[in-house]
Amino acid sequence: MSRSWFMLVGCSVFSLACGGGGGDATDSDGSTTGSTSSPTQATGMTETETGDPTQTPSGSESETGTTEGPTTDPSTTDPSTTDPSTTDPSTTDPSTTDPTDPTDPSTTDPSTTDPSTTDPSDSDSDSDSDSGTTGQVCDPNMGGDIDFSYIWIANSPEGTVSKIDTETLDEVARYQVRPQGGGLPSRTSVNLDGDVVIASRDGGVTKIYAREDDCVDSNGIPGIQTSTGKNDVLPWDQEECVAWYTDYNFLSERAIAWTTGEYNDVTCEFEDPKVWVGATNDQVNLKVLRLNGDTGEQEDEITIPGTQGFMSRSPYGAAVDADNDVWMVNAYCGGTLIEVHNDDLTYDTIQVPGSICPYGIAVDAAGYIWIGGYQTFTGRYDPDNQTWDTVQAQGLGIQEDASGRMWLGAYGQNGVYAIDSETLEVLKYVSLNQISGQTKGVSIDFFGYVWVVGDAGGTAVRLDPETDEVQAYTGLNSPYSYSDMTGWGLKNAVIPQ
Ligand SMILES: [Ca+2]
Repeated sequence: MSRSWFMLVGCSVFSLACGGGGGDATDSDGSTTGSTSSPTQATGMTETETGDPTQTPSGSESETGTTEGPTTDPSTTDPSTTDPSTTDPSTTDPSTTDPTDPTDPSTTDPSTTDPSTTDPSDSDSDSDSDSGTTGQVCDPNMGGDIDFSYIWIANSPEGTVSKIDTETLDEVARYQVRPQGGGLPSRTSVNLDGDVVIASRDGGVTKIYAREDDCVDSNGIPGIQTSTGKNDVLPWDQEECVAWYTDYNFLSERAIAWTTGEYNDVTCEFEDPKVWVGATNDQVNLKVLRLNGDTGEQEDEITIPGTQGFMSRSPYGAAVDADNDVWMVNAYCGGTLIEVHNDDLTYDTIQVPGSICPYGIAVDAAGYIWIGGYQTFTGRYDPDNQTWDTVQAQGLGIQEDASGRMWLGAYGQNGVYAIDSETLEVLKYVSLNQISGQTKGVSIDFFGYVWVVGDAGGTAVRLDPETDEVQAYTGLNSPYSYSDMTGWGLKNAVIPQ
């Protein structure tokens, strides 16, 4: 499909996106073109979070692990729940490494930097307003009008997050995420207004406004003072686009995901979005928190006692489904998938098959839960039938595009897989040699480009899913995000086309 189609998607859902956006999605500056190649390749890796690299190289793309469509699902395997060790028939599962493999939590380490600054720039239109024509029935696709497309990527050791314009590839702002600095920020989640929340692995949740119009003049200096780029990180007490910071001190705080909030039929907008957070302080109990998205105040907390694969960390990722229920997954082979219901805070725990070693998580437009698995297989869970399917592709961050392709950042390699989210066929593998470290985070932007973030160096790349053309932004500092970094994942799961 053509990019103009992507633009249409962007426009129909985020109506302002195409109106004034200027510039078309087609890239401008030349850059290297990634080539499609076989996934059977080296597995060198620098791994920080996953324990063990001893993985078997993944198979060739032809052999998709499994089969079948959405609901029925013969050839697959194991019943969701119990039994981790189910190997899944259709794919013999090589050596998954050991599920227990706690090594290394410590990703690099803190140290904040925080240059200082100057002031504003960046402006734009308004989130609210529009479409509230009286007495009219809301367009179900409305909600979350965005007139921009940003990707938010944490510079973990620096204690900052970068805001990159996905159309121009410019880093338009960089923010310190905790008042005390540091914190090892990692996962980011973006809501339907474009605002981001960041979880720091050492604790703390930070919300940053996407639009300068929302920022609050509060530092005593007239006008809005906010970062204007990577070399302009304002001191904590000067930056006015940080909406709120909620302090926590966790042993591990990783999973984070926005809900859409409730849809208001009168205003045709989503209101009162919440923030789900998964964390732990004792390596045994998982704390699931729910924060008010407007204020950062914690409104709910539940404790889920020791779940398999939990290790010393919190779940590695979170994503909401169409009911705004949150799904979190514990890393490592045979980990646990957890669903917490938005309406009553009850939860279910689901055993992940032993052949899947979970890392990233995403909910697709059909409601399936996808687990990026770092050992040979990636998994898809059907919540209705409680069944699993696997596909032979090992990876980390994962997200679906508007064409029903799951994009998976390859583990131990520099590349990305495209997988048909319905048939599970591996459609292609694109090498991304521009990335140092390994390809970790994957998010789709609102133009339909696939963004892939490495976990070392400073590079994020933007891939044209049709032509495989690649452009790189190289100004990051040890990026470490592999969640829904653009907000596309939330939109796709909750209000798919
Ligand atoms: Ca001010």
